[in-house]
Amino acid sequence: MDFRISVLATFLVGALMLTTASCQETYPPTDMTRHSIIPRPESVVATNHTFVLDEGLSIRVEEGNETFKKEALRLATILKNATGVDFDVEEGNEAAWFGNTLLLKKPAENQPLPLSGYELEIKERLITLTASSPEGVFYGIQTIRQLLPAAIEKTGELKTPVLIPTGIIRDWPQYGYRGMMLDVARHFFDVSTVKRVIDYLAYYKLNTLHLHLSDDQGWRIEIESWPNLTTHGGSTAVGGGEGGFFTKADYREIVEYAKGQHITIVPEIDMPGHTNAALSSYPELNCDGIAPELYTGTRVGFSTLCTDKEITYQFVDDVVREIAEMTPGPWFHVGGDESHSTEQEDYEYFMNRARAIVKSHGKQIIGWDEVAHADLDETDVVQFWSKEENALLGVQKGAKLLMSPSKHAYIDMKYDENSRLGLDWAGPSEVDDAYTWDPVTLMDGIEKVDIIGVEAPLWAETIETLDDIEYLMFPRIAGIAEIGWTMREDRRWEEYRVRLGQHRDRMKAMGIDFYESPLVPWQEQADYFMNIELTDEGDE
Ligand code: TNX
Repeated sequence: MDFRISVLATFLVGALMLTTASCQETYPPTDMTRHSIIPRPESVVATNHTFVLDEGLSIRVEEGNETFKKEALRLATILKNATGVDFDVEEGNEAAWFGNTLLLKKPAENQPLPLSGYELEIKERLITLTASSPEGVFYGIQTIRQLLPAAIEKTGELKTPVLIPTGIIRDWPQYGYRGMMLDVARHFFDVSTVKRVIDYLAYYKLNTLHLHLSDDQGWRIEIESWPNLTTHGGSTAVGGGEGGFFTKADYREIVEYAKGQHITIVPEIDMPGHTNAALSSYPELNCDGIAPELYTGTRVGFSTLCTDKEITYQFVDDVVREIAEMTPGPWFHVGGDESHSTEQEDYEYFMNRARAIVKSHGKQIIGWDEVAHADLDETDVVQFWSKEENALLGVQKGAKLLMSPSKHAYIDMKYDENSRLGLDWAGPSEVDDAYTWDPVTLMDGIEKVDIIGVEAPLWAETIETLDDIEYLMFPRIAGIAEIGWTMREDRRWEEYRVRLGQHRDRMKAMGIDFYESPLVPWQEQADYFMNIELTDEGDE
């Protein structure tokens, strides 16, 4: 018999055939290389058969591996939400004798994988996800999500059985720091919005969220020893809105939630400039002892802490101590940008002291590229955004670079002149501008070893809601994620734009209000996922 039917029909036929293993052969071969995975994996080899995910699936974890079990339970929850089916998570290191199995395990000693890497081997009856660390397992699970139909992202909309293509994916990131910055100072975003952003980052295998917690327009994190910072300094926003701030409990909740998705929070207190909200809350931080009014405009460069008063360093010490205590990650971001009303000499003096304070609380500094003028060493990170000479100066001092070139990585820029949100001083920045660059070749004189990774800052002068965040973030953040994860040789815009077009229904299923760039061939899932042609292998 020679027949061709749609996969939809196969779902029905398949449901009848599921009871015996020999029937597996009648499932359609599917081509793993046709599935759009972002960021693009290190290698994908298709074996052109099908794994059937049905209610009999057993998820197995090697005995005693509690951290892997947590990841397995998370996968079971994702599947349960989408399908309504309770999948078993059990201990064991072999395939179940009946039904299909997804096995999570550590690599054999003679077949090591990079620490954050994973291998996903999908055979007809068995999926084996191998990783050395829980985050490796987590990344493998994100890839599984992208191999499933988009309905995996919607509650109760995925019908089993679901077909997954067979093959082998081996995958690991190029850079250890893959992040986004969210400015909660110009406009405030609450805990649930930040959690949603964390979910989005995790989906594209980003691992860092930098929170810009203070600026001229608002102070957004509770500091017990300086309470006016939030009661007064947090009370407004750009345009005169009501502002807001994170209590310590809120911040801890964010840190904890992020950790569950293998995301590190980097807190930033911008100093000595961008401090009007603090200066307005405490007159003693001003050189003239007079507190300025709160500020709700969008100018930069007019405020500075008084660098030759001792109270300033007491303030910095208290703030850093209270935030560092709640922050498990290694970094504390000291800002340091656009301090146009601080004398250069005072700036350097201040930064050297701020850096020592951060170190005394057990953290390493990251600073915007102007910070390169301070005394730095290999424990420090310079975040390149504007001046190449600053980045090179940092490297000369032994510091590492975090790459956020404003022309490419600033996702607060408009896409084109018609964009409903965004600034334009470094743009406009279309989806290809955000994708077609490389951290190493961006400027002469730096090498890959100088770079810890990439970050896309989302400044919030023009945005106020989760919808607004989504519009500027997507789809550019997916391209930034790929730059941080995928080898330069494997990144080509012409190929990427097609893969991105295939994520349309995934973003829609997640409820993301993304920008439908005319540069991307947006496809409905049916175009590429559901029209697999079937051949009956039995007749060959
Ligand atoms: C420059 S980038 C700033 C921010 C603004 C941003 C707007 C940087 C380190 N400083 O204060 O929000 O431009 O794009």
